[in-house]
Amino acid sequence: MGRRALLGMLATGAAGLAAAPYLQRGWEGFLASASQVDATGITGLLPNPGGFRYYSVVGSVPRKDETNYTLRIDGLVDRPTTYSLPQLRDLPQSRVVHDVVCTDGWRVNKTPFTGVKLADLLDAAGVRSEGKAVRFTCFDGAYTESLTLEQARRSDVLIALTLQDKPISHAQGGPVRLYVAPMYFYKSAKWLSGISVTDKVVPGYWEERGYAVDGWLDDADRHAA
Ligand SMILES: Nc1nc2c(c(=O)[nH]1)N[C@H]1C(S)=C(S)[C@@H](COP(=O)(O)O)O[C@H]1N2
Ligand SMILES: [Mo]
Repeated sequence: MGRRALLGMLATGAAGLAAAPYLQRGWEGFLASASQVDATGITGLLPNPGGFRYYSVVGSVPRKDETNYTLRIDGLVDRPTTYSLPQLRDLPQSRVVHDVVCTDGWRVNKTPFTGVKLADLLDAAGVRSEGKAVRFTCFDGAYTESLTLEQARRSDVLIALTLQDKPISHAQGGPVRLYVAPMYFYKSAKWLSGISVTDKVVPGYWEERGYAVDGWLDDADRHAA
């Protein structure tokens, strides 16, 4: 069964369940309850006020903040490094404004993200000559993503700390998510915890299930940035 069909099927069941908790506890509270009844973890059922839909491939995700969040960069690098959230905030920040587009047919136009350029973290770690690609892992324990090294070095690829100029919420993958502006939003791994330089592209979670490894948006400038 395709993901879209599954979403349609789940929508009927979960919508009724969800109305009361949504009102009582707000969007994130609703999401927490929805993700418990939806064992598949595909909870992108209702648009929230910002136009985004919630996605997770697991039922519950631990919360991380400045006290316990870490981002590890390792693999084919000279200087494996672990960053805390305050350390990431202290690095030079970039702002990228682009349309967010999900393959399921929703979009949020002109969305600002800020964060550290992935290129800066790769340079700091010192990519070895055998390094050709980057693999991303998440503290949800399940989702993965990948980019070629060339894609990863684009200036519109961020280790994002803010979305719409506010700290990224837990529901949207905070405190730190990947943002790959020129590609479909499935490339933008939420709850990012690991960046590993590899010698070839390792297909990510959805890519093992049929999505394109190169997730370029139709209007993407594949050469610039
Ligand atoms: N860890 C993780 N990252 C993820 C996903 C996911 O299920 N888990 N879904 C992807 C997909 S398909 C989309 S469209 C966006 C959704 O982000 P949002 O929940 O902030 O709208 O996250 C992407 N990153
Ligand atoms: Mo998506």
